[in-house]
Amino acid sequence: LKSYRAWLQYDKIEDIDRKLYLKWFTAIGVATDTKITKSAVNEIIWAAESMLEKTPDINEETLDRTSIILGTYRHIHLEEYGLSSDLLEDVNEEGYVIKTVNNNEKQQILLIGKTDKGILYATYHLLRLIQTKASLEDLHIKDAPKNQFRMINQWDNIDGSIERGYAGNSIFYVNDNITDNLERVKDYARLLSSIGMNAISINNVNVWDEETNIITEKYLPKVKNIAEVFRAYGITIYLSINYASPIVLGSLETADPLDENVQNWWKQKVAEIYKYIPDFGGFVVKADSENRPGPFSYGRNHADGANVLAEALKPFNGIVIWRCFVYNNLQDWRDKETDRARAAYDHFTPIDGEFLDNVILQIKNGPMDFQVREGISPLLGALEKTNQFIELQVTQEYTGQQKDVCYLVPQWKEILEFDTYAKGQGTKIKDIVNGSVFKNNYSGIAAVSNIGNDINWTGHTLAQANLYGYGRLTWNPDLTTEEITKEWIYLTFGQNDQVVENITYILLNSWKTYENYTAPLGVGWMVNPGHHYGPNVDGYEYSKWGTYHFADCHGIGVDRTVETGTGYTSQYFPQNAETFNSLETCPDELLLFFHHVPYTYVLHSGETVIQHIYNTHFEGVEELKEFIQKWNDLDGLIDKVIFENVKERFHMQLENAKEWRDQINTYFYRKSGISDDKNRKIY
Ligand code: BDP
Repeated sequence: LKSYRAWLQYDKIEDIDRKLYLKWFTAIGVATDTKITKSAVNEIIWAAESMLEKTPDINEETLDRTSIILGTYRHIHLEEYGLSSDLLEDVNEEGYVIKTVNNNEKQQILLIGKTDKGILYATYHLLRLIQTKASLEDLHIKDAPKNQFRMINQWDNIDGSIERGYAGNSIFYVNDNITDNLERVKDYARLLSSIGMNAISINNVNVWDEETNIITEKYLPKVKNIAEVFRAYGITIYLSINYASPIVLGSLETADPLDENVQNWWKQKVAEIYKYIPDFGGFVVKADSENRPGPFSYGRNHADGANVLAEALKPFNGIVIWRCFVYNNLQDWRDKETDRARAAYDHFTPIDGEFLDNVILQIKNGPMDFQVREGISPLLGALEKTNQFIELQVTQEYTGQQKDVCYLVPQWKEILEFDTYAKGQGTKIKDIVNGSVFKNNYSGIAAVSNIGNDINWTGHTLAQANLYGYGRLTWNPDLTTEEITKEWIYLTFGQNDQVVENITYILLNSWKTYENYTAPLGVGWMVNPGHHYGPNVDGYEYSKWGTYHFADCHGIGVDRTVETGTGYTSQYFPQNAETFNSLETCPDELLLFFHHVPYTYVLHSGETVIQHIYNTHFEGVEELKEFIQKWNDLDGLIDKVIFENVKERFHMQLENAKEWRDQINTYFYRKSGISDDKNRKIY
């Protein structure tokens, strides 16, 4: 099925084009002999069979007949091809060169990796070029990932369910155990490595009862199998752990990180895991967060908490990925001073420098929780002496749950380009998370996956673009949204002009449209509690989770200013602090995230807040109707199954958007008593 193949379609190439590409696939020369290189060769074989109906011979490098040669720079005899031996000097361990050369009047394409991972990435790059119909006659490409860690987090549970999963059940767990069906896992590994991912955690960050056992002999033999599949694609495996494991699994009375028995217990546990998986990556930890145990129970801080694990992992080169999603989820809504947005910064900046050097702090992009729009986390940039990842959410928990189309690459791009001013002007998030600003040992990007066992992986087929875009952007944050989008469309749907134009239009506008019909001006939430789909303006307003909008008959918004509010704005570096703190300079789209204003407050756009709410909510639904029209125009031009899948989702999205529009507009009309100046129907 086309929808299953996602962006690895390898569609049949016809006519003249076929000739252009066929000549490269008579024989493949393989200079390096590793599992990862084998994966690369296999991928070429599949692709050649599928695109050209040709099975290339596989030979050693030197054969004259070969036209594609794969190997590391140590194995390929570069001089024989007129190339300098320091060709790969300036690329990192995962980098590569793709080069078309003339050898004894015969053309050849060299895929030269710095290591075998580079060979694999070069292979996917070459196949991408063919699928997008690029010429191979004169290639000279040098590329390497800009981020060291490019990670995906599965929030999958052993019972097969997926926390915040919107595409069926887990591909990793069936019948309350780790799956033996490694075919699908392998196809996932192919998808991930084709977009440059190199790390995966395979279980939910919320490690409850049964999940705690994942680091025991009950599951480790099967974790090992999964690790083997990923290893062949250059992807290292990680596990989420329960901080109370020493108590639950070890029958100790405490999980206090400073207790010697606890320290020893972790050391033994880690040694046991490495017996099964010698290149195990390490632990992902959600501690003292949303009712999960952690070091606070013992009066210890998070550095103590993480370091006990880091000590144990150190001898094996393992790392601890410690999440900063730490806040009080039992706060008193009547206390306007407690601001959830402040929490991560308040917890972690005082202990900057206390973490061992194999600990990485994983920081969500915003201080709240993956809203369609919120401020950028001020913790990103504030830690000078601690390794850090940014965490993004590919799964669309708050952005339509893969029923609604919401292409997030534009959002991530904005986040990565955000200037923190941490080291003066131009200290962008992308340069903090790639480790260059603070010269970190470890750095990178992690994100919550959006896949499940639905045949098309992501429920909504257009949501495949989010996973693709996440990978490409993480590989190289300097790629433009337009480049990534075009690439994905070409790979998934081909190059029919109308298809490209309409899908580009839908994707590039979808985030804005989703924002238009949901919670306004950065205030966030207003979703149904629990499952988080659909509108419920006051659903969380008087609850303990700390996610408020403070709407009354006079105005709306969260006052996070220094003078009259929670003081959150002061967590940013001065330039940003001033921009957000002042009503004059705060950008419209974040106004209600930072300020509480009357409904009649006039935005930079010239509209009042209330009129903006009405306008965007009416417009959001109209824009969606336009998407639907553009999609329907593609009937017959794209795969029928994909066409119907998206059509059906659009139907659900339209219902959802109307519900949002009507509830939001009605709510604010009743609260404010101010009517729409265009006299549209509000209930
Ligand atoms: C929130 C989700 C919750 C996760 C939590 C987390 O609603 O299911 O467990 O984040 O990141 O977005 O730990």
